[in-house]
Amino acid sequence: MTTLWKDILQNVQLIQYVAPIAIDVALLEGVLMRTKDDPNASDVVNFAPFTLFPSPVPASLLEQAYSVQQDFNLLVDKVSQDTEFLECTLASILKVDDFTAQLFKIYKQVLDEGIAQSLVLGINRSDYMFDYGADGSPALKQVEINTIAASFGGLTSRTTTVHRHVLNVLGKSKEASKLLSNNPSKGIAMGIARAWELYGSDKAVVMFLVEEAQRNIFDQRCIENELWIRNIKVIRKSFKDVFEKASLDSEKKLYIDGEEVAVVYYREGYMPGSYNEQNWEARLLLEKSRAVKCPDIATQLVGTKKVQQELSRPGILERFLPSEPEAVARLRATFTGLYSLEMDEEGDKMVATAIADPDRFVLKPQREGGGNNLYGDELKQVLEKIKDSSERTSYILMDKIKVLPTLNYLLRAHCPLKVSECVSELGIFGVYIRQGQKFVMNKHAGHLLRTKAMEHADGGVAAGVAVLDTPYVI
Ligand code: GSH
Repeated sequence: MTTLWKDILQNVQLIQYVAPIAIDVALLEGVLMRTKDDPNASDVVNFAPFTLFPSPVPASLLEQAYSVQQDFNLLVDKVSQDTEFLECTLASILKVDDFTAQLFKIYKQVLDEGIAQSLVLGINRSDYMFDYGADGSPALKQVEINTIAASFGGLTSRTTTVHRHVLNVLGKSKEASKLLSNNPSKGIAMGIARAWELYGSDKAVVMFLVEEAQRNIFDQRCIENELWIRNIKVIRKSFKDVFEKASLDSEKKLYIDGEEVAVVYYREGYMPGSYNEQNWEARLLLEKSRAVKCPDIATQLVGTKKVQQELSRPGILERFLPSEPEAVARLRATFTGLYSLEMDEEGDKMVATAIADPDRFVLKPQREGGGNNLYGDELKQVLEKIKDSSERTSYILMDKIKVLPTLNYLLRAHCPLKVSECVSELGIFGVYIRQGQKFVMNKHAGHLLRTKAMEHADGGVAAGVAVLDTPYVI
């Protein structure tokens, strides 16, 4: 266990004094979410959950995470252009997972008709945990890469200000001054703005594709407002709006409410629950259009766990980056053990190993949004049930990352103040643009640290499990 704020953590009086101050600053700074009961109204809102103290992040690992992000951008983009690879890799999943199959069907249909979009805009977030091996030194290990709706880039920049204030109030101004400034929403907006510019129509708008229930609107507004500052008009629409009101002209330009759409930025559409028949039709219409989709459907498929697992096989990174051995080495260093559960000898062996030693692994289905992974007894029970059926191929196995817990207070509306044993996950945002075959932007755009109590195996902030945090670089 690392204990960074040892002198304060057990001082109940001081904690009770500083926690309400932290919450007020969070409200002042706009670390906000709408409520579960009223997700579409801003007249009663609450603070988004956050840690009372920043959490330790080893300097070398933060640096490593930043230095590999441009490689990940390039890799995701290359994989998204390799139809044969995607087809082969996802083949068994498509037979057993309706959601991935439906995405793939749209992907193929658009490919067959000819892709109208000539610009690619990628906004992703690569997430890591710190693995403490036998020698006690930490290593950066990738949990996953989110290629659609990578969120909290807005609220995270404001969380830094809250933590700075907390440390100042506690007389730790030297520590406060060490907190890095960080504004992913600015970098994300710059990517969208550049794609809008390259699309080349002054009157066209940027469309945020959002959920019917919009709890995380303030995080999205951070990006939206950066675009308005640049005089780029932003509209917010749901799949239902698109189904009812959008159309394509003869050049496949996308129109909604009489306005041409240059960029579609998805903050929705990554979970089966987002779709009914009409919404799938809306998605197809968007994908067929000339508008820059962020992400396009191929890039969304690159974010599946199956692709993540396949990329870790020997020789696969070299296939995509043949003349970049250093990038390959940087990428591979972040991979932990990833295993396929295909219906073959290798798959059989892994199923048996995981059933015998479930605590060594995480069982992951092809899902985004958090809260879907299986651990321990549950992992064992599920594998025992599906071990002889092709259903097992819709999952991958991953080595469980051996984390070092820290102590912190997780501040959440209507929850009692108590110290928790916690684990953190570091994400780095990546933004890139490709025009034809030329990369015109390839950047990292800041970080996101999220922390959750050890007892929760899985889940992010949107899923109600993790809370926002700030790295304290050690
Ligand atoms: N629709 C919401 C939004 O646009 O903010 C949530 C999107 C969402 O859950 N995104 C996932 C994520 O980044 C990736 S698919 N989650 C981070 C977290 O919840 O901690």
